[in-house]
Amino acid sequence: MTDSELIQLLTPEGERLAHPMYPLDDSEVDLKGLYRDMTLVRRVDTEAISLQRQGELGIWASLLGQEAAQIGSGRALAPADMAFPSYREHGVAWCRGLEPEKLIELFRGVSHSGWDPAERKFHLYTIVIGDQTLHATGYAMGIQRDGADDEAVIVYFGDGATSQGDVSEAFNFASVFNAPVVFFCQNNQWAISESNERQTRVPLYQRASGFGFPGVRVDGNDVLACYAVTRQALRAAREGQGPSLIEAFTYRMGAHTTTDDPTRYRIASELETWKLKDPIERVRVYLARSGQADSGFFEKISAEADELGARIREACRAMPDPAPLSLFDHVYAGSHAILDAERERFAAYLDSFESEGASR
Ligand SMILES: Cc1ncc(C[n+]2csc(CCOP(=O)(O)OP(=O)(O)O)c2C)c(N)n1
Ligand SMILES: [Mg+2]
Repeated sequence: MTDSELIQLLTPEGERLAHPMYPLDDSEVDLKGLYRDMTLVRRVDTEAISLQRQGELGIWASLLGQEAAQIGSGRALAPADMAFPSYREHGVAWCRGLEPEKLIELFRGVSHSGWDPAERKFHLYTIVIGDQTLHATGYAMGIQRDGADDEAVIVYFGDGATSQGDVSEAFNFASVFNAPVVFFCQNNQWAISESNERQTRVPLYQRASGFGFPGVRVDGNDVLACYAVTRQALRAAREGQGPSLIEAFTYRMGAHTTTDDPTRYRIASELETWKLKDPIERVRVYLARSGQADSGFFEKISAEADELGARIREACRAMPDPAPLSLFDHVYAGSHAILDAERERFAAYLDSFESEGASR
């Protein structure tokens, strides 16, 4: 990769750059707001990791290091656009106005994704790698057939997902039907313990040309570049120019999930290199140096983050456990013979504890 291939508007040192194809004036963007978003979602993330460590959550997929990719692209969405996440898009969820408590509910295992995707314009988390690219493409083709030219779709997936057939199928369908969908690949360089080299022989953004649509690589730790590039891609999709691929080049700073131990497969120096490219720190440096924010602003955001952390913790601990049998209520819309039999069996099992006061 040459530097000219990487779209960047804010360097790791906090230096502001211009890009001929992605003009973005500071007045067009609420940079203090982006700083606030990134700081708060990072706090949600660290709080959730602590909650998992204390046995309050079953698992958590950390977004650490990917805040700029998610907030930059998430804030580029227009209200009518539809987003399809994978499972670590907590920053995009934030931009869609989803309370972090909803994500906590899911990872605590007390709800089956407790939000309405249509209302939030944010689809359910998808664990099956790459599946959501097909859902998004189908949705985009639906928009197209409805004649809605003020809506676009964005779909998030990882570098590892590009090894799935579903993603290639989605690329091809989107291209052939000129579907209004932006493929947003957060290349965090790891698919659990498999490195990038095990996923691809070409830079991922170059895959797009083989399917017949444009692909770009953006500095995924640069919130301004992610914002500018995504805004333009969504606009092109709405205008009927079809799909595009954005490869946000970033790094998964934490473990794959709280059940993973990355020290078993990657070297510490790699992490140290990426720490210097932190997505939040460069915005802080630029805001302070350009006089757009003073220490009072940063202190206020920090205090707000503490309050949010406390709020989530309290909400998490207060979440009621669902009745065990309610699990069966959400599998099918109607009754189903096999499921009914399983329900009966489980009810009988629970009843065997009745003397000890177990609830159904
Ligand atoms: C179809 C499928 N195969 C395997 C898995 C197990 N799995 C969960 S996460 C993951 C790695 C995904 O890596 P990537 O797409 O880079 O996303 P990241 O976790 O880095 O955000 C795998 C293989 C799965 N969830 N679905
Ligand atoms: Mg990955």
